[in-house]
Order: sequence, then structure tokens, then C-alpha cells
Amino acid sequence: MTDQDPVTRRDRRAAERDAAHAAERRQYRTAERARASRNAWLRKIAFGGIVVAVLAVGGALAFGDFFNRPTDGATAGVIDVQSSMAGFTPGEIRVRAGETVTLSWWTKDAAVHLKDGVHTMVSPDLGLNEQLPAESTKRVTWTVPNKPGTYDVWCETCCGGKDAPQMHGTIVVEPASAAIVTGQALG
Ligand SMILES: [Cu+2]
Repeated sequence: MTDQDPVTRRDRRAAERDAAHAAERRQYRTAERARASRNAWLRKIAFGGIVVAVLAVGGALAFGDFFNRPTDGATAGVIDVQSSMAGFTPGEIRVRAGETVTLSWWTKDAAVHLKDGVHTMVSPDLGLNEQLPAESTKRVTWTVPNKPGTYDVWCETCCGGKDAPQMHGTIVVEPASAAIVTGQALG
């Protein structure tokens, strides 16, 4: 065994150095690719987050009244009605002739905006003449007269009262028989 030729040793070291540099470059490229794909991911997540935030804010604005409504533990079969400066929400309710319904009627309006400190719900044809104190919730139990048709209901204690179009709502009384036929059809 003889020592390796110095030239061969130099060549071998040069080759090792090249190989090491090549490996470094490969590692660097791999890391670059990983970082690029991570950044793409983060951009997607950030964009998704913005979309979710926008939807959440929009939803909160749209349904704020709904979620913030003072609850009286309203349950199924109870009709939720809000009175405000915009009138009744919903603007139309449907009931059945002869049935007894419960309205969960509420407002967030302060007394200062309301004549005598109340909103009202007036529909002489339907036997309704109710008062709702400011910032309160009240249950109104009402037996719907057996008079199918479409009726006007209004508030006469704010925002111009009966003369103001926005203070009116609609109550549709559906015939009891139609409801029974529908019920049979649905089995
Ligand atoms: Cu009112």
C-alpha cells in the first residue's frame, strides 16, 4: 500500500466539496419550495378568515335584533313580533280562524319616543287593541275570530300612528277548513 498520489487526493477533495455544495443547493431549493407552499397556505387561511369575518359581521348586523331580542323563553307555536320605529317585524303574520295564538311581542324602544310610553297593536276587525310598554316583552294570547281574510293592524302611538304607512302590518286569517284539508293531505 502506498500513499495516494497528492493530485488524486486533491481531486477527491474537490469532488467532495462539489458534492457538498450540490447537496446544500438541493436543501436550499427544497426549503424554498416548502416556504412558498407554506406562504400560499397562509394566504388562503388569511383570505378564508377575512371572508368568515365579513360574513359574521354582516350576519350580526342583519340578525342583531333577532339575537338581542329580550327573550321570554318563547317556544314553538309562539309568534315573535317586534314593534319599532319601522313598524311591525315581521310585517305580516298568518294565523288560522278559530285558533288561539300567543304573540311574544317586544320592543327595545325607549318611552321618550312613544306616545304615552307604549307601542300599540290595533285591529278592530280582529278584536285587537293592545299596549306594549317601552323596552319590554309581553305575551298576548288571542283567539283569532272566525273571519278568514286579510286585515290591517297598526300602531297609533308612534311615528305618525295610523297615518304613517310604515306603522301598519298585515294579519292573514286563513280558513280553518283549509288548514284541516292540508293536514289530511299531509297525512
Ligand atoms: Cu309604535
